[in-house]
Amino acid sequence: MRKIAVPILSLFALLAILSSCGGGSDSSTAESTEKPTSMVAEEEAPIEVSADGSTVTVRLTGDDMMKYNLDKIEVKAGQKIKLTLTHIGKMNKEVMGHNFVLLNPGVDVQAFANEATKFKGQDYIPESMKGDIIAHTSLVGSGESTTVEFDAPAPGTYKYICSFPAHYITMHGELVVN
Ligand SMILES: [Cu+2]
Repeated sequence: MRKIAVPILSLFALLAILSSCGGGSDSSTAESTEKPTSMVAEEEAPIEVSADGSTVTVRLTGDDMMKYNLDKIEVKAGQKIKLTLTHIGKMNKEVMGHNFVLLNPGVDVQAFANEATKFKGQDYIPESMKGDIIAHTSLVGSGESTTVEFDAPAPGTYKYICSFPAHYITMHGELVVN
């Protein structure tokens, strides 16, 4: 596969050089149609802004290695955020549950996460620290998805974590609101 791919790529490069010399518009059209074809094989963009700029769709994933796919999410003030968390691992939510909890600035993440461990029956969302939470999803296990919609908070940097016991150590990131 790779052995074939390299000569094809260099052939395209050669064609691109030749076509730029000749100024042929047909060749450049052919080249631009090649690019989307190769992108189709890849996954959807994890962060997508609607055409009118009002809504940001965030596709966050969590796996069996206690990792999110995104450690930074950048949005603009005033945008609506539609965040979907999908568990792409094989483990169930009893042993490898994931959620998304967006915290207010200044919250002690470790203290919050420690308190959250007491709330297993509430998807590890600590009722006692609700004032620290801007938005959160439910807890998901293998193959499950959960979506939360919220308005981007005031410009600044906000931390998000998975509040399943001990997951905050590796499952965390920053929401940057510009
Ligand atoms: Cu988790």
